Amino acid sequence: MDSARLSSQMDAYLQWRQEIFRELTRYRAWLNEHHVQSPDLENKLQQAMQTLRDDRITIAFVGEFSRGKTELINALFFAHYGTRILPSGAGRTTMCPTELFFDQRAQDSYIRLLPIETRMVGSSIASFRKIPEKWVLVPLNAKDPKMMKKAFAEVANSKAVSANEAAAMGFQVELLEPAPDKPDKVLIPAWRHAMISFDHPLLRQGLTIIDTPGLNALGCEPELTFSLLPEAQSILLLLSASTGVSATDLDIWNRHIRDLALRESTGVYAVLNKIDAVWDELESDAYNQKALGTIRAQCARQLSIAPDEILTVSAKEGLLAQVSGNQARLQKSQLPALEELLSNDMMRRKELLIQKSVIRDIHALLHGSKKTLLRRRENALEELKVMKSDESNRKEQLDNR
Ligand SMILES: Nc1nc2c(ncn2[C@@H]2O[C@H](COP(=O)(O)OP(=O)(O)OP(=O)(O)O)[C@@H](O)[C@H]2O)c(=O)[nH]1
Ligand SMILES: [Mg+2]
Repeated sequence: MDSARLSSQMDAYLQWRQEIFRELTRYRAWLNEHHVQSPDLENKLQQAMQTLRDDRITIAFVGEFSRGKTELINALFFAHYGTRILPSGAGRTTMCPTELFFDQRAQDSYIRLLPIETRMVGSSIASFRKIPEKWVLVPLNAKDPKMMKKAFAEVANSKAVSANEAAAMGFQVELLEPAPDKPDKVLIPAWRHAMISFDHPLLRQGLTIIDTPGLNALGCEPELTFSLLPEAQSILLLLSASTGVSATDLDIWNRHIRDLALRESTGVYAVLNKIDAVWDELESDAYNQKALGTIRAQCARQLSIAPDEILTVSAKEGLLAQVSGNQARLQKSQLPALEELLSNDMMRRKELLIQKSVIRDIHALLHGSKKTLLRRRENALEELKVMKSDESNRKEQLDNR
């Protein structure tokens, strides 16, 4: 896999962030040395430093099922394992929102799974994050791709429950599949949320990847819509060149994504995947390009965006090309172009965000410190003037004696 570009961009960003952190530490020492520190100033400085320390880069993949979200994650980030590491297949595959990241405090890699029954309690995923015992722990060996694949398959598990139970957990029963061999039951995801921590260069640098299930997940888990997605720097809406924009694609776009695209800090990309489905080996490149252009223009019209705002890719070809080391096939998949655009834009937005949330505050603090120092200087000059005039008065008195 060649995510070297994203990696070096993230590296540059991390260094920039570390530099700001170092300068803040020096500023704090200077404030103490010159006795200009105040509880309010210290508080604000701590907040800024905490923001820098906790800062993560999040990229989320959303869209209807089988559009290739998980395949694209495999192609962009995990092709170096030489296999399809996250489960991706025909039909509904990813069953619950899945966060992939690197937990610095944990000694080993892990998968933590929140049972679907927790939906009955009515508490949010955020509140369950604080209760580790509610999560089922699956150990993960990041050095063994075969074991990793097996452990990840657990995330995609489903279970058979009665229609009433499914409804009580907030599922729209008419959208669920019947359980095989159990006609009175329906299949629901076994897990509500998955958190996966393992050592990977990009995850270690602070990247979080969010994979979402296509099956009406955005409606079912309000937290995804209101918290996880708005916090992401990049959101990729996956479409398929073989289906175009369907009614459900349009619904996801209009209800959950379009407003986020208006925010300066969030990059929203519509990605037309499966472009290999449009390639006709018996036709010329120009013919194939034209056919793809027509589909792209049609999708853009339906989403009310410009055609060049839709990125085109074949995640599957991109993954296979990297696993087999075929450069020509990789270029044809258009995966490298997507990666370049993503990494540039993601880092630019991230810097913008930090500038707004930290640098602006720091400017205000520095301005405050400068004013304090100027006031002190004025007072000192005033005192000096008084002392000088006292001295000349004393001299005059002495001379007059
Ligand atoms: N031909 C072709 N097939 C693809 C491409 N990308 C993904 N697929 C296939 O499409 C199917 C669905 O892919 P997934 O990655 O599981 O789709 P998903 O959007 O994650 O679906 P859910 O997890 O169910 O929401 C799999 O069989 C993939 O191999 C592509 O670029 N071209
Ligand atoms: Mg998936």
